[in-house]
Amino acid sequence: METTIAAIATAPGMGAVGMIRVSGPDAFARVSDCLQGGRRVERMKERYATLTKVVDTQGLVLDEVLVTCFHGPRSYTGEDTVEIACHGGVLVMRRVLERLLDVGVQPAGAGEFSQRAFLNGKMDLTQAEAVMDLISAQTELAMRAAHEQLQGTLGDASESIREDILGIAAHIEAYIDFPDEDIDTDTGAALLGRIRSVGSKIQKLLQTAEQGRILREGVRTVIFGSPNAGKSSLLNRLLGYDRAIVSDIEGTTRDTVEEVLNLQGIPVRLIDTAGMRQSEDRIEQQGVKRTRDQLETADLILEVVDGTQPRVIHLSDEEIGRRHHIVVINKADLELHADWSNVAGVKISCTEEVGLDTLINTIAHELSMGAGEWGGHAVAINTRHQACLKRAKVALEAAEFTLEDGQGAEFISVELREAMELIGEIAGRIDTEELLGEIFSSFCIGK
Ligand SMILES: Nc1nc2c(ncn2[C@@H]2O[C@H](COP(=O)(O)OP(=O)(O)OP(=O)(O)O)[C@@H](O)[C@H]2O)c(=O)[nH]1
Ligand SMILES: [Mg+2]
Repeated sequence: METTIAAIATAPGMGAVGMIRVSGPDAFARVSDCLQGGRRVERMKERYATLTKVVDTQGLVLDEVLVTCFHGPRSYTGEDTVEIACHGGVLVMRRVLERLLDVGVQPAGAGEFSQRAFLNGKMDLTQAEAVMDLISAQTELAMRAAHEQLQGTLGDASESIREDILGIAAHIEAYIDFPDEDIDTDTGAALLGRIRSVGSKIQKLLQTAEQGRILREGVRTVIFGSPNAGKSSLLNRLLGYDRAIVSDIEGTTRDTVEEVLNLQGIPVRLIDTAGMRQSEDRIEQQGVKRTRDQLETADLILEVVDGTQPRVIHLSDEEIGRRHHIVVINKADLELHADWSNVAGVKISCTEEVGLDTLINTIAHELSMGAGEWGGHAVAINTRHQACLKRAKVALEAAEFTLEDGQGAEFISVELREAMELIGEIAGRIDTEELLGEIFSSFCIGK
């Protein structure tokens, strides 16, 4: 028997209104217990806000509220649900919630409403995850991707892959019943083709992992270079206000300065750093060490150079590694040094505000998130989806190998079944409670 749960669903703090959500088999009865004059929620008009009062055990009014009831399964969780809109004071909300807990309602855990929605078949796991993505989205693009996922785009895509594999497995398993019959060459080739085409569908989804991570976490972008190159000037220009101190003294920036920027809808975490140079100053040395540390975890390095100066190489190809790297040739308002004539980079001037749009487009392009490049994608997977897909791909490749090797149908079938199970996990075809608990515990309370 499911319990009835309640939580404050609006953000903590003061507001004009705040909402308490109650869900479970006894939601109507328990809320009714707290209403003035014993008003019965189940008699209220469904999905209409009813003005009433929450009272304490003595009949004293705790708050005048609007109560809306949703009869299961036509509710977010699929259970009977009541939404109580209170005056949004911290104390008022807490008192109303405590009153509900006093009559036997349980406090909801993080993500418990969404978990129930999932368990009651109201949404698949990718949609439940999308709810959290939507809440935490910081840019339009992140919001759009979350919306797509909430519509079930990723769930549908993974289900279609699962069905493809099921089709292939069914075909192959037909041979298991006839052990004397081998898979003939033509059929084998056709099946191989089908397995490979599923593999490329998986690969396509996997390719959206980086975009997914960028949308959810932001791109860690380190502004790096020699002292006085104009790193802090660039940070300020990109942000549109004077965040960091700019001066013609080398070594102005000592500590790292971090700000979040919405760059064409892409969340970018911009990190301005201390200029790279040998210094006797202990504080500056610390700063340079921090710069190095930031580089380690960077997704994108904006290497700012003073275009009037000769080229100094701070970073080897190895140090850049798999990170995105853009050379930004600053001070293009002045005469540039000949060293830069053959270097691929974006020429800008922070003082004259030239070339910044080009730089922004270059960044978007580099991250494969330019309007034309990413706009068409409907999904951006998260790390959980990525892990399932990667493992499914390995299982599928094993099936491919086994088939090519001419081994028996039963071996191929085992591998295909495994791939199917892994793909199924994306939309939530899993029955381990532990795993579900882990996924939903990252949600916020009230969702
Ligand atoms: N002419 C010209 N000067 C610039 C430009 N951008 C920055 N400067 C100047 O270059 C000097 C250094 O700029 P900062 O932005 O402080 O340089 P930084 O790379 O952050 O330097 P550190 O923090 O010391 O590592 C300042 O005097 C700026 O006004 C530019 O595009 N053109
Ligand atoms: Mg600086």
